[in-house]
Amino acid sequence: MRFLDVAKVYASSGAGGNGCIAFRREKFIEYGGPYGGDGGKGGDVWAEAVENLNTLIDYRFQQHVKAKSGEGGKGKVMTGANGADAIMKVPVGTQIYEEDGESLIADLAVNGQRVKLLRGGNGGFGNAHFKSATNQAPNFANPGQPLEEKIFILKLKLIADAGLIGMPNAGKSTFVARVSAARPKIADYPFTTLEPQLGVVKIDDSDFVIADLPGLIEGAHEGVGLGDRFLGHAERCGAILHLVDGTGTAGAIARNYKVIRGELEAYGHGLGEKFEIVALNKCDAIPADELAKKKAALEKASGSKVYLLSGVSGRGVNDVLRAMAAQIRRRRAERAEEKELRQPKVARIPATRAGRQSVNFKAPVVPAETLKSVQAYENLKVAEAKAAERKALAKVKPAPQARIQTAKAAVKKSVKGPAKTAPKPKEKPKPKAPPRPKSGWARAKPRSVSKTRKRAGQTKKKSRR
Ligand SMILES: Nc1nc2c(ncn2[C@@H]2O[C@H](COP(=O)(O)OP(=O)(O)OP(=O)(O)O)[C@@H](O)[C@H]2O)c(=O)[nH]1
Ligand SMILES: [Mg+2]
Repeated sequence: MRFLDVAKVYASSGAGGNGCIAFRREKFIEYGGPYGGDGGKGGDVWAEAVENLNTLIDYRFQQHVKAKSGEGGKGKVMTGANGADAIMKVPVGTQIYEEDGESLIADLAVNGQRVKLLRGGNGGFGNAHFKSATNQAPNFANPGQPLEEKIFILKLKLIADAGLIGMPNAGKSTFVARVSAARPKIADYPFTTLEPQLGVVKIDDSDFVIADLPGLIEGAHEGVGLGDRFLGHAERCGAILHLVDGTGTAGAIARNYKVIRGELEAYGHGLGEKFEIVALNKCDAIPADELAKKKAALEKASGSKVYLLSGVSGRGVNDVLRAMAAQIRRRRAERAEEKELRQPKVARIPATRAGRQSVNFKAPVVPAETLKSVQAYENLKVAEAKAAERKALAKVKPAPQARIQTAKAAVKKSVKGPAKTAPKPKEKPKPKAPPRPKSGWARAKPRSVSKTRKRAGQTKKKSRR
């Protein structure tokens, strides 16, 4: 079966069914009244990641996905049937984009993950819905809501733990065939591998998935050779194994390494920063006296440890696999930790009613000592801020302008003696508020008297009696 990692799909949800206009007509039933049912809801469009698919090839042949429309309402207040949903089954690792191919809508990276892409229209209300005391025979109903339609671009990015990168003929497929049960095509012409292939590797007690990718050449980011589109399959990898063909000259080895690095950087999406293991391949075909020189050249170019490898003889294969497994284990642990941190911590719900009533089980679980330390830290911060404020106030010096003015005033004072200023009239002391009663109710405010009473000269409300 052909491997296809990009597909374009035209999807439409179902329209809602129309509401029905009907009246009850029955022997011996006068004024039967409105009797029309509501329309059914249109189907939604979903995408679901399933494990038993490896390619998007199905969407090469079936490019239209349509959910069913809801049925119209019927007489006897019968609601129409809802339309069936349309579920697009896609391989795990599929990303769903808008029509532009750039805006990501959903990333289905876990088996069974589902996402609603389009919503079906709601059904319209039938005339029975509108009956009321003031309109006992409504002769109208709602139409169903229209359907939604959209074009989606599906891109499959394989879920592999490690990816193989290198020039064509570097021996990538030979390596994958050696370390896993996968049987990729191997030949001594460039671009033997046209589609990525996965293999499961078992080393010591760990196992991981490795992806054999097509070869990269200079200018791949501009479309030379097979281009660099398939590098998307390495985006999710935890490690990259960069194989360099060791049968060339030392200069060619260093140059080839740099070309591939340049292509990874040009592709972007974080590939340039991924953990890389560099291996000098085809060691069995390198004369012993040249091996050290070539290894040194590659080490200089890459600035990292270089493994000596031979996919044919098996030399250094286990060392490389162990290095990959260690990195993959580290990454898995990091991810698990991240996932745990992201999960909201909610206490377990007690099984009994008494238990549930006794605790606030929705409160986040935070260890008491953390709480204490948080409080202590906040107190310390507040105290520090206050101390800084006090210090700043103590240090405040008069502004230069103010200083000049005070100096001038001092000079004036020394020449003319104390300045003559009119003595300020003494402010009258404000009448003190009567002391509040020590106990009992506070005194009530005097009631306001209405304008009419004021005009009539009444200041108090007359008692009714
Ligand atoms: N001597 C020797 N030859 C090797 C080794 N690994 C691969 N080869 C040979 O190199 C050639 C290319 O090998 P492939 O595994 O197809 O290379 P590739 O990197 O997958 O090439 P593409 O799929 O074209 O990118 C084949 O003729 C292999 O027999 C090795 O370790 N030693
Ligand atoms: Mg190959």
